[in-house]
Amino acid sequence: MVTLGMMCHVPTVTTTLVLKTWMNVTLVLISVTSIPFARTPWVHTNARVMLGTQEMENLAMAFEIQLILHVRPSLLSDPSVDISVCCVTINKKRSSPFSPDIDECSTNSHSCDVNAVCSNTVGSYACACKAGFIGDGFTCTDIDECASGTHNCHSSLASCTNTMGSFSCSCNNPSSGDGRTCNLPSECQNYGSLNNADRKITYGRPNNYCDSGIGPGWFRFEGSAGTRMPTSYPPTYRCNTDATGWLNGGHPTVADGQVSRTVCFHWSGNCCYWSTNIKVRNCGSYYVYYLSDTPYGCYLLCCGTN
Ligand SMILES: [Ca+2]
Ligand SMILES: [Ca+2]
Repeated sequence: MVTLGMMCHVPTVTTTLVLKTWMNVTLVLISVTSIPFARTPWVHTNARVMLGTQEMENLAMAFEIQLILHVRPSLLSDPSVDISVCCVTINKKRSSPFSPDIDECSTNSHSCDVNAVCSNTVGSYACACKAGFIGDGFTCTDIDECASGTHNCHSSLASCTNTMGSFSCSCNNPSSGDGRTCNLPSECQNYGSLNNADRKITYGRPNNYCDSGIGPGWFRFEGSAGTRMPTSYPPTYRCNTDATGWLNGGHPTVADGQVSRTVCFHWSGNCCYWSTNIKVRNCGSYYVYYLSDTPYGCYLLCCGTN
């Protein structure tokens, strides 16, 4: 506790007092209120200090300022008489020195998390986790946007990767784009459908169909026809045709992109009696085939299987 003894004029109890401290800071006492003068010769009471400037507020944060007036009532009615005693009592609230607010943020004396934003306040500071983090500001943890589903990666064609404070999206092969927008290659989007049940290798040959004149164009095996071409030769007289077509060379991976392959047609003890060149693309969950006219009459057909 520090007590300043000083002289001052109090013409009336509501006058403005200017109290100078030893720190060269001016305290302006705007009003003095609630001074119940009693009949006793001396009255001492508290007065509330109203502070109007930021500096005053800073001081008020650091100290409780108490003004104690010792007044002889009989002298109050005579403005020509000095009030003899006037004391200011300052009670220290904090251990910090009598000074304006410390900016804990710029002086790096805060305890905010490294992933938080520090905001200076009068007498203290505040911490708030940065975007992408969650916590109370003193401890901030990364939000896993991928696991929580709060990412905006493409819903079916992209992969989400969590990062500290953020996440990234990348289009899955064979689609391309920025991860938010991904597009499949055109042949994976625009293709004809081969979906008849009699195209499957388990189907016999009640009729004699063929792929003569098919395409040229991209086709996908789906529905009752199966999901792909067989990669080993089927028996003849299947798929409702005579010479059964199968894919020689196997299916490509997604990374292989668009590849050239041969379709062989099984006939007369030769698994590749006729052949034709096609293109194949792995679209991720299905294949598409670029098919065109078969080589020999209407006896050849590309079969499907699962
Ligand atoms: Ca502060
Ligand atoms: Ca994250």
